Amino acid sequence: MKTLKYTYLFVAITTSLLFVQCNDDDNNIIINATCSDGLLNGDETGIDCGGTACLPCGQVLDFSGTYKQEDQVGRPGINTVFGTTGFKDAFNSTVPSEMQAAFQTKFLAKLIDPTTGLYPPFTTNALGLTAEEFTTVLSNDVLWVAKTGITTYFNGTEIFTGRALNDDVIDVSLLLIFGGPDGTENPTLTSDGVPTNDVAFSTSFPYLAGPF
Ligand SMILES: [Ca+2]
Ligand SMILES: [Ca+2]
Repeated sequence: MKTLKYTYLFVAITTSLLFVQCNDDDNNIIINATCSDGLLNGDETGIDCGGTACLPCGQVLDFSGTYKQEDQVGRPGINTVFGTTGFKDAFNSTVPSEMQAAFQTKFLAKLIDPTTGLYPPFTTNALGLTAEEFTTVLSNDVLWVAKTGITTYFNGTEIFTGRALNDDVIDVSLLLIFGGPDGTENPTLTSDGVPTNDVAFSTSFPYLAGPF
């Protein structure tokens, strides 16, 4: 893996990716477009209810009360690796817009502290990111999604343009943490030894594959 390639990828990340945020979706749940068109269609048993696509007739979603965020995982493994001491619960319950301010310096300390930091010492990674830049990316624990092009966590060319079912996301994270400037350093630390699933995924929801 060449530094030049990752430098290009970093530029691509910073210039072309769109940051897709979830906001207030609870107020706009759509089970199916035909479930809110005011017509009795599909296999609805009442107007906009029943059948296989809509909520059962007579059932009303209850959005009263208070909801509390208890967990999140934008990028798998990040809260496990960086939030292990003292602030994991706080990390999981902080909304994305507040995460960088709250946790970037904590992540940085975890990454570079000479006594408690991750081994070996971090210089730059395969994306050309410094420790400060990398922990800024990681502390915003959301899954970036490119609205055009290939959806992948990393495919050798594109990176962080989404996540496909068979992406080895932990290995990507380990490579960026331990792989050094060209991704080839510390080869024993850049994989968890667990390959991607070798059983075909289902082509229909929930798209799961059997164990391998
Ligand atoms: Ca309808
Ligand atoms: Ca793996």
